[in-house]
Amino acid sequence: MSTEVVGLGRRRFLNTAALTGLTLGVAACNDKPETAPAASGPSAAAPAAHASSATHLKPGELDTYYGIWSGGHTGDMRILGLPSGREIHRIPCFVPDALVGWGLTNESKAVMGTKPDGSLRYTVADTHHTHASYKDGNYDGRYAWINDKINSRIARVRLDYFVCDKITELPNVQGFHGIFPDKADPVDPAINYTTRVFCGAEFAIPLPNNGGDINNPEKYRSMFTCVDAESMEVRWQVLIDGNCDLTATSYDGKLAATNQYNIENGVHYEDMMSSERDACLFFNIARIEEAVKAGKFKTVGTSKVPVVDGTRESNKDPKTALVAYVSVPKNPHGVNASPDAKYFICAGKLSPTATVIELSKVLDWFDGKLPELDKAIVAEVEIGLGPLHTAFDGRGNAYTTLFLDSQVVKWNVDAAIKFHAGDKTAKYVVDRLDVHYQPGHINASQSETRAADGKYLAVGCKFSKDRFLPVGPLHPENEQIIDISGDKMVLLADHPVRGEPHDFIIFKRDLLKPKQVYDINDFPLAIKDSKESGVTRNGKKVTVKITSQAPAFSLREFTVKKGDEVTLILTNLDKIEDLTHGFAIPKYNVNFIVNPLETKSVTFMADQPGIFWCYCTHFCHALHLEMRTRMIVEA
Ligand code: K7E
Ligand code: CUA
Ligand code: CA
Repeated sequence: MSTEVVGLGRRRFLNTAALTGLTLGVAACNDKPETAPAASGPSAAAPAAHASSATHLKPGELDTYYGIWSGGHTGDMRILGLPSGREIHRIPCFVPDALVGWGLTNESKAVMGTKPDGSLRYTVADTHHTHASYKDGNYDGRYAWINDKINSRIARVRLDYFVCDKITELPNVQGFHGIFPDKADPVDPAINYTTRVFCGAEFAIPLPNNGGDINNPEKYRSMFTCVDAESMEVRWQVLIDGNCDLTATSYDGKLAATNQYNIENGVHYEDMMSSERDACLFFNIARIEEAVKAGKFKTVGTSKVPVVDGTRESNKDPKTALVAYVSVPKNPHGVNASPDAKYFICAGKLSPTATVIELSKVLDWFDGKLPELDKAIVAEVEIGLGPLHTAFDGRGNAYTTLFLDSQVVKWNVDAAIKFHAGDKTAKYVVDRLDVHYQPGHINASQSETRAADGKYLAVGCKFSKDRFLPVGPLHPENEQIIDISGDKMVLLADHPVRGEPHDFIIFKRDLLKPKQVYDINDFPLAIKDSKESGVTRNGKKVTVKITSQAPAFSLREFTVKKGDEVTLILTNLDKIEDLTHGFAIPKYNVNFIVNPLETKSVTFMADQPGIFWCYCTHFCHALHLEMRTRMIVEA
């Protein structure tokens, strides 16, 4: 093998020293790696003219790809255009949003979840992973899902209107992290589209988590959860030893996997790194669902969700096992499915390796045809320091982020398999490119589909250091765009982004058919005719119905009394694209927008007497500033 692997060999220190390595890597991330990677020279050269112009669209020119990004602790989903990298939209999901009134309107509160007093159950979130629904191995433009790690919630976004329509909180788990929709049904070939979403939980907890077993870490367990893609109800859970990290699904629907870095079941940080190998768990979906159907489950605490037993002890016999524990090097992170549907690739994180697992062999093990499960590992090769996530170009190459090396390594999967099988002349590392700095997630255009097209690669760099104008102590992150259409990777652009997005997907723009005007019939409270506007009273409960049509609201004024509980319903009767109105009430902490033919409502106590100019906050017309109505609250 080439010198770079020899170099890596010398730095094969990643056991207990790995922690120091991580810290050092971050603190001194302008340092070059000890051994200069062979291929980074040519790659780091100035981008080819044709390539660099790709990210600079002419005014009025549209992008060719959509990107769906997680927002991170902003709790929302970002929509980008690629290759420009322009952010077009943010879809609020888990956290209130002042522009649209998410978390303020009754409709959004119903999606987000409230306490008995009507206030929001949660106002913080930490989104990491976002993936979209599939059909025939490609995105079908129906839904995208995103996780909230803090409160273990999964949100669904409708990709016709780009709005969050459902949020489900997972029972019995903490630290819900990895998420992936299935791509087909494991049994019924006619169902070649997403019907389930799998969710991995990163933190093990005592079960039930109600104050018992706090000091019995050996009793702490994690679960792998299946959510129904349509109803968003939790279908089942699998109790496992250890924990879950990232999640992947096979193209035939038969297998889902999660990487596990805490095989040790440690509750203290150091304990989680004591074993040389951890695991990638493969879930046999058909068998799990048969077990649930046959009543072979229990429930935990107050949850009614069926929980099947996926622990090691109970899954030793391949013929009946629900879960297979394939061993992978120390503290793996990402697991990604190759677009040829053959392999899952686990990134080593604390090991400088990538592990290639052949799915047909895992299925052989479940069929009793592969005596030794770890024989499903067809390659385990060194690629660089701190491998986290892997993308694909559809031409047999994988691109893995190296957190510690601040690089992307392009490597050939078939060559890696040959090398692992003993052909030491097989050169699997194709190229290396420096990125800036400490990359986490990576994805290529169409990467996680059968239609991987190998055009663009985006990399989410966790540290931006010196790449942008300084703005005080908080640095943005750096999202870099790379051309991967040739042999060498070419860095095209840097984009700053507010912290911190993690995962994302990139796909051809014609896979989505967004609607830009709502159907008024989608809203039960819609006021279809401005003549229905007015105030109705039922004791202390008052309903105000109002419509908007540029440049006026249907009511010039309306009157309520101090102490009333007011529900204000607003329908935007403008039916042309891009004609959004806002509705703000001073001193009442109300502001939300209504898009064409959309209806929203807010409920508040009229506790301050006076007059309040409710005005349109969204520029809609030459008379936008005049667009208002007077709320009179009688003392
Ligand atoms: Cu690597 Cu939460 Cu996907 Cu971030 S995880 S990078
Ligand atoms: Cu309506 Cu501004
Ligand atoms: Ca471990």
